[in-house]
Amino acid sequence: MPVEIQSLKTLSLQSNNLDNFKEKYSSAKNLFEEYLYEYFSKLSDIDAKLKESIEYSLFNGGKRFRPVLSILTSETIGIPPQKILPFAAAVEFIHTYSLIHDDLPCMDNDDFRRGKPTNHKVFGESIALLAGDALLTEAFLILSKNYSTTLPIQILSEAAGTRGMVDGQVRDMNAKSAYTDINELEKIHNKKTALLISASVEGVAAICGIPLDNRLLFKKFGQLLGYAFQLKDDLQDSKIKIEKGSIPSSIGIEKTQDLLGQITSQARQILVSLNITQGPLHDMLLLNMERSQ
Ligand code: GRG
Repeated sequence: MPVEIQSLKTLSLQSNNLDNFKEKYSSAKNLFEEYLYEYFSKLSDIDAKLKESIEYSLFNGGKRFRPVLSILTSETIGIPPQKILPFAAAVEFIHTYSLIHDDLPCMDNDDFRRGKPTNHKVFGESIALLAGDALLTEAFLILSKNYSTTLPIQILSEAAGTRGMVDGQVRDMNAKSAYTDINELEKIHNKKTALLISASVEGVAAICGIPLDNRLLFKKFGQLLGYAFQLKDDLQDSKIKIEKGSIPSSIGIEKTQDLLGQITSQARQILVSLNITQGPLHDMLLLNMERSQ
């Protein structure tokens, strides 16, 4: 039976359920926080300033969107979240490293993140750089220690490395100094943001032994959600200023809003094609549309 794409009107009617979902999000986040806290409490024999710098950025008020997404994916597939917590931690390590490095003077040179001074403002550039390096390396240590398959390593490396986030960052730097068309902007968003979000879903499917064809559908869902996440970020930012290199700067705010709706509908359709007709992954799409930060 052909799958009907749910209209945005219907989507917004479901927002009564959003409060329940926010509680679910919050308990998944707490589960992850506890795991991460315990992991770092066991980390000994490293320089105190390095540890402080890592913990400063890791426990600094992030939304934990990616690990929560991994936990909700495991729930959807039907495996206990404990099995995927090391993977979720690896994703958050990589996300945190990318934020520390992105803020450095040689990149965006930002003084504040999440309303607090950036890592290099507190600990100096060298320690901030090394804290990022340490987190990136720790991601692959935790994966190799916890999973017998190398698939999670492959999926995260592809998303974060040469073909993914690093290339996205370079393209984003180029976009700040030259005209960039909408196709290139989409590519930047995909590589810089969507691939890591997609890996948060695909990696869990791989750990759960989901066959390749369906695993690729989970990946596609994650990519669309990741793109929707970045579009929502751009729309939020555009309330203050339309940044060069953002989608609203290329197609305007109204068309960006339409695009967010279309991408969200496509993501829902992918879930339906996986026989997932309701539940937390649908709710994540809705939460993204409604979020204010
Ligand atoms: C340095 C290799 C390298 C890459 C940096 C992630 C990144 C690439 C740059 C950060 C700037 C940015 C706006 C990236 C897009 C991805 C994004 C929206 C990051 C913010 O993610 P949230 O909102 O952050 O999940 P929190 O603070 O909640 O953890």
